[in-house]
Amino acid sequence: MNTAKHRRRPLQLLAGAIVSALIMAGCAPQNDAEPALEPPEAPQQLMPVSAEDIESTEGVPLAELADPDWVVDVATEHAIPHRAMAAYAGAALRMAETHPECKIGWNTLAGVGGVETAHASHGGSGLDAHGVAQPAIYGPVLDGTTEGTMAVEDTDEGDLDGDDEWERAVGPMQFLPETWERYAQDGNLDGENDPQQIDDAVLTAAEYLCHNTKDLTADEQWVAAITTYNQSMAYARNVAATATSFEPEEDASAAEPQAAIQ
Ligand SMILES: [Ca+2]
Ligand SMILES: [Ca+2]
Repeated sequence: MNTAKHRRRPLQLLAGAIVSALIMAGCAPQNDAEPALEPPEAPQQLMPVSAEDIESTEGVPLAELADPDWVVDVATEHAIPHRAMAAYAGAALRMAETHPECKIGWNTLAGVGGVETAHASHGGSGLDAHGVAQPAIYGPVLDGTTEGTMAVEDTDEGDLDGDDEWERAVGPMQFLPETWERYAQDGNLDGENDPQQIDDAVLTAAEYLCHNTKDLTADEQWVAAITTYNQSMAYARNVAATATSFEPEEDASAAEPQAAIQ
C-alpha cells in the first residue's frame, strides 16, 4: 500500500491556494525552496464552439453555452469528464462576453482543473447530474503540521470547508474559503455559490484569473495570472503543459477544407 503517494497529491494541490490567500492578506511568503525555473510560454487560448441560437450568455447556465456535440468530441479526445468540459467551455464563452480583454481559453481553465483535482475526480470523487463533486472535495487541514503546507486559521467558521478551526481548500478548483467568498460566481444560475459545483467553481476561477489580468494571450500576463492562483513556477509550468496538451494537433489534411471555407 503506497500511503506516501496517496498523501502527496493534496499537498501539491494546496500550495497555491494557500499562497493566494497570503498574497491577498499582503504577506506573500518567501519561496526559497523552489529552484529557479524558466516561466512557460502562454498556451494558445482555445475558444469553444457556441451552442446554436445563443445570442447572449447572460441568463444561460454555463453548461448550456457550448455546442453539446463539440463538448462531447473534445472531452472524449482529451479524456476530460464531459460535465467538467461543459463548464470549462461555458466559462470561456461567458468570459469572452463579460471580460473580452482577458481572452481566457477553455484550455487554461482545464489546465488548472486538471492539475488541481484531475477535473473533480481526485480521491475517487466525480460530478453528479447537477455538476456537484460527490463526495465533496476538501484539501488537507491547514494546521501547519503537514509538510509542505502552512497553517491557515479559520475564516468561514466551517461553513465551506467543514473545519471551524483551520482552513481547507474546497471543491474542484481548490479555493480557500476566504478567496471563494471574495470571487464566488453562480455559474449554473441556481441562486447559490457552491465551490463544489463545477460551473460555479470554474467561473469563479476564471474571474479570479482575469481579475488583474489584461490579456492571457501574452506570456508574461498568463504566467502572472497562474502564479497568483498558485505562487510556484513549477505549478505554472505544469498548468501550461496541461493546457498546451489540449491544443489541436497540426493536421495538414484537415487544414485544406478549412482554408477553402475562408
Ligand atoms: Ca475553515
Ligand atoms: Ca450555483
